[in-house]
Amino acid sequence: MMYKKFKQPFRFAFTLALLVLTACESCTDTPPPVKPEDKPTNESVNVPKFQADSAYAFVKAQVDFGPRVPGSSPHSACGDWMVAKLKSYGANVIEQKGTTTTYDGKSVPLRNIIAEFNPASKKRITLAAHWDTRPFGDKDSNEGMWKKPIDGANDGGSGVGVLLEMARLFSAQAPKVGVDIIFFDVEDYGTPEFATQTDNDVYTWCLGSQYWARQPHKVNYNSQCGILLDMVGAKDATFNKEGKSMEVAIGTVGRVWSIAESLGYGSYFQDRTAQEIVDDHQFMILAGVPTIDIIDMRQETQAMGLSGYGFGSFHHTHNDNMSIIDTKTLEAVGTTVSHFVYKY
Ligand code: AHN
Ligand code: ZN
Repeated sequence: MMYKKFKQPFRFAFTLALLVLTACESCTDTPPPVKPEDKPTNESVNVPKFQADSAYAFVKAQVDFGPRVPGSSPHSACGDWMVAKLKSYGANVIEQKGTTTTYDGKSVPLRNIIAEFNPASKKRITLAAHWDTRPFGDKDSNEGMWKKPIDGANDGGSGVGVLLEMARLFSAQAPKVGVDIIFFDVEDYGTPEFATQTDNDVYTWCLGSQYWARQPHKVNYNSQCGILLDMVGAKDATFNKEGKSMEVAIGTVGRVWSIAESLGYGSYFQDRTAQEIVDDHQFMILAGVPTIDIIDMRQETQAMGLSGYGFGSFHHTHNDNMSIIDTKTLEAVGTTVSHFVYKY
């Protein structure tokens, strides 16, 4: 069975990462030099304006469908709408459909949506976000709300909103490189806080990207660079240099953060390294795409342990709704990533 074949390396990678993290506490790590391919080759290209109002409208449109819980009708209707949008922007859309098993043994449908721009180009960037929303608000202060699905305006909605607006830009002005936008499904069905947790719980997250990593949408899929957007729409978001991103793609991190700084978004993209986290980028990396994770992690909520960074207080609660979404944050991320792509 394919799954077994991959489970071991996945576990190995995480164990290894953990060892490296522990071992590095006492060593001075000099970052490796920036590789030539991380240097921009289209520095002088004109970058079309990322319209944050449009991205906001795309976030709201998703939320208006209702929670996008895998297997539900809002989920399927929202997926159809996303596919239609991408096609209207001239993308070649590939849908990966399957089923997957959640932490509690339930079988749910899975639908990864891939949009190719300039499919013939060998030089490619992969932009990704998850589009499903969590079936639980298991971190809510109100226990009665734990088993109710959340809006996921930020967690799910924001990454898709930013990338749909970028797809709109690609239709107006084609980037020089090839771009694949991947919307992963069933990222957020991981073992809830109210359930019994086990050692293998990392594999209950990111089921769509695990599926894709075992079986990419194209044989010998090759992309030189990946950027994952996760929770990129909340007011006062801070993006840190996530540990795994720094390990596999320090050049991309450096380039993205320096673009952000030069555009005046340095208060969002902060110059500090945070701990490695489990997210779709881990599985994109295992599939061979060196990917960074742009994810809102805050120093004040140290939910992830001493000296670590935690997610915002709205995370996995019913407060993750449109009221926390800020157009300025969407603009900071969308403008930065647009510059990265057009100048790559
Ligand atoms: C964990 O909570 C283990 N990882 C974060 C992945 C995630 C969930 N991103 C959004 N929701
Ligand atoms: Zn989540």
